[in-house]
Amino acid sequence: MNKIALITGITGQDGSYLAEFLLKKNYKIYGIVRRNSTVFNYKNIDHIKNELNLRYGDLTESSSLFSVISEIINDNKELSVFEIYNLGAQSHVKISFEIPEYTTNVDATGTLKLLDCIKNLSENIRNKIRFYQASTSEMYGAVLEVPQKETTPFNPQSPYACAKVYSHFLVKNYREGYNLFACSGILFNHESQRRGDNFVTKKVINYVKSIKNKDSLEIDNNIKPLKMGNINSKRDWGHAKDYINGMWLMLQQDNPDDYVLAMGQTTTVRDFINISFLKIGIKLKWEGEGVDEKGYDEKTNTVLVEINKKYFRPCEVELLIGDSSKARNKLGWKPEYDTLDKLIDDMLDY
Ligand code: F7E
Repeated sequence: MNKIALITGITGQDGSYLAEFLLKKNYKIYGIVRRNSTVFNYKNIDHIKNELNLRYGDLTESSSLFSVISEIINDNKELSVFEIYNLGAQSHVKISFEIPEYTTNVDATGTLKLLDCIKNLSENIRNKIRFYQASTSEMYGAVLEVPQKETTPFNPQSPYACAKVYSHFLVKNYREGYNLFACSGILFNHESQRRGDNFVTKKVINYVKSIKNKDSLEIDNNIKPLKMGNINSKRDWGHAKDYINGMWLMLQQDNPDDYVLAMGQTTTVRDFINISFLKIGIKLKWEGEGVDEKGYDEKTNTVLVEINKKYFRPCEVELLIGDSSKARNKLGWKPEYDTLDKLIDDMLDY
């Protein structure tokens, strides 16, 4: 069996774990990478780079998508399975308020370009393609139901989420209109050591690791507090590795469908911070309100966390908690990192 996978966003957290996962299953893997003027952003895939077929391309450029897909079809005449995972995105919610047009070009129109390219292939090839779209819990936004499941209406609160809602419905539209095998995975927040440094979990973990090695906070005057935004929002956090398995399972079914992947537990950002500090023996006490609130090391009274409104968003998603019963029952999906504690331990790299 000649199994091929194409991954957009292969250098990111999810793309790199997915590539590792599919290599173990003997897929031949192609990945689309964007050119960067200063660095090769291949940190996450450095260890497997030689086993991958990387091609320059961009979700904003139809011709590059068409040329990679054509090359794959021409060079793999015997292909029996061709899975396309659309994981590429401008994925930072706060930044999407600053670059909304670019976010839309990548996260919404980019999906259209990819789907349309598939739609225009010969029927024989098209029937071998299975398409995965990275949908997101951000689409639920100001939630209209608790917990959120596949049938919960969307109420997006950012340019990022609006673009993802567009892509989500487009996948459904192409599935129904053109009979494509196309699925959307509505993934709740998923984290790991490979998470980008400006997402909340990684930002907290990086800080905690940086002070872990200090002998005494009392005598160190150089400690700069961690600056945070809204610490009262709640998220349903899981481990990225578990979510990769779920994506793949969606494409192995007899029929295409959409599935929620979530842990079903929600935690405030504040508690994520509290737990992470406790892991290195620091108990925080919180004093003050709003932007004046501070987190102190209970023992030494050192200020370790401050609020900075620079990290607030024009609209916030206050509460996310997912119901993934459909994925658990139909796909047999079962996360291995089944508690927040295990996720934090892994991110701290113990
Ligand atoms: O924020 C609050 C922030 O940026 C989580 C993306 O992968 O998951 C991610 O989106 C919460 C928000 O993730 C800071 O306001 C407080 O309420 O880690 P985040 P996100 O916005 O939930 C979904 C599923 C995706 O699809 C997205 O692509 O934490 N928060 N203080 C902060 N957030 C950040 N980044 N930095 C702070 O200082």
